[in-house]
Amino acid sequence: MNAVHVLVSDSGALDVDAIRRDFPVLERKVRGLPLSYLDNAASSQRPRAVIDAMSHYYENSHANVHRGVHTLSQEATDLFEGAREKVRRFVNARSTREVIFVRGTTEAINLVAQSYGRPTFGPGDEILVSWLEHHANIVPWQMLCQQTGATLKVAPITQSGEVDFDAFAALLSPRTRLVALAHVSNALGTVIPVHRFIAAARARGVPVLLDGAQAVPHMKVDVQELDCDFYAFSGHKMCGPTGIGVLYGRESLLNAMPPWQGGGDMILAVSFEKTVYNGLPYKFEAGTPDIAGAIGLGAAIDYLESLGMERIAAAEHALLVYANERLATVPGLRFVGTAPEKAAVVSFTIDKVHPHDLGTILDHEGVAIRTGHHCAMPVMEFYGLPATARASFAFYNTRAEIDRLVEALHTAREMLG
Ligand code: C6P
Repeated sequence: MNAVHVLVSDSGALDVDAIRRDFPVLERKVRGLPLSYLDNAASSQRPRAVIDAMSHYYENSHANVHRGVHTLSQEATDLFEGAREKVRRFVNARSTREVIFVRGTTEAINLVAQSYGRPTFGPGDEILVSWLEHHANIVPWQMLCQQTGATLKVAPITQSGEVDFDAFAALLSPRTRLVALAHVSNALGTVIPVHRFIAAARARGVPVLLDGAQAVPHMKVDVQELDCDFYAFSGHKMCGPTGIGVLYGRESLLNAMPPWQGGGDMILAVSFEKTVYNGLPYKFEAGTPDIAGAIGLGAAIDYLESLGMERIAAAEHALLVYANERLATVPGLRFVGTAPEKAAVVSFTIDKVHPHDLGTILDHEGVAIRTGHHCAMPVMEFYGLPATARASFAFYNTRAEIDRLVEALHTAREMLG
């Protein structure tokens, strides 16, 4: 049966009750209470369709890919390459040659740093990021700077948690070799109006990498329409498996880049005198890949597409609006990050209550949120905070779960405030 018919009601909205039944883990209890899983920015949960696709592969078709003429190897290869085509279609890349399977966003960005940046950047060259970035979009560039003598430039943010466009544009210089920006901030939820930033960079001939880890699960992403050069994302934040992610790269750039890891599958011929590298995308996929992970990611894409990214975005936005209203009733609660365009992420602090204590008390109430610096320590530094509490929603969350979060926060405040 087509999932669309089951999961979308007559009004065209998502049928959240039906959707929740697709996610086995949402039925479990934590400390004897129903689970309210509000930590989706860290990692989302998986629908049964993803779990089944991976089990089916292991039970029926597992073999290594691109290596055997036997039936199982061909089946595994077809499933693996079929998943690549699903990814291509999902982000509208021109060709599957532009879709490289990696372990996740972190590995994708490191690949670009080491394969695009390291061979060609030198002293005085500049990489421009923003103050909003996750560590995965900071540290690989710092390492590259140490290796090449290049300099990391950082565009400031405003109190509301938006990247200051004018300051960004002023930092674009004749020495800027790459712009690397989050599409959506994980710590604050800010949606960066990337079209404007990309246009400014491309007007100066500067390539742009987008860290799409928090964007791809929640909105329609079209890499051709964005006109970015690299786009990185992770399977586990979009209902897919851990250990698999994607680097989209513009083919002309990928073609010019050397491989970053050597080994099997990334070569056409090897002798001790000379090795000839394979073509795209295999040049960047040394060794046996995460075959089941790619198949699971393909199944996750099928699932998200059956719901519709526009419907997902609308449902999550409604949850965000509701959460903002309800959280505003908690005495002493301060929102951190108040940009007008936000994904369904709410970061906050509560007077006199440490976020870690909040996280622990909420867990006792069955409510899972993340507390800490969210791997974005510069953002915390900007606000002068050691940590925040962060609730992040997915399309399978409900208003009732937000009510439980708010009740648990009242309890925490009474206990600790
Ligand atoms: N953010 C969070 O709780 P990996 O770990 O490679 O799948 O993704 C890294 C990453 C990169 N960029 C952004 C914007 C991210 O949000 C993340 C992961 C998680 O916010 C875990 S730290």
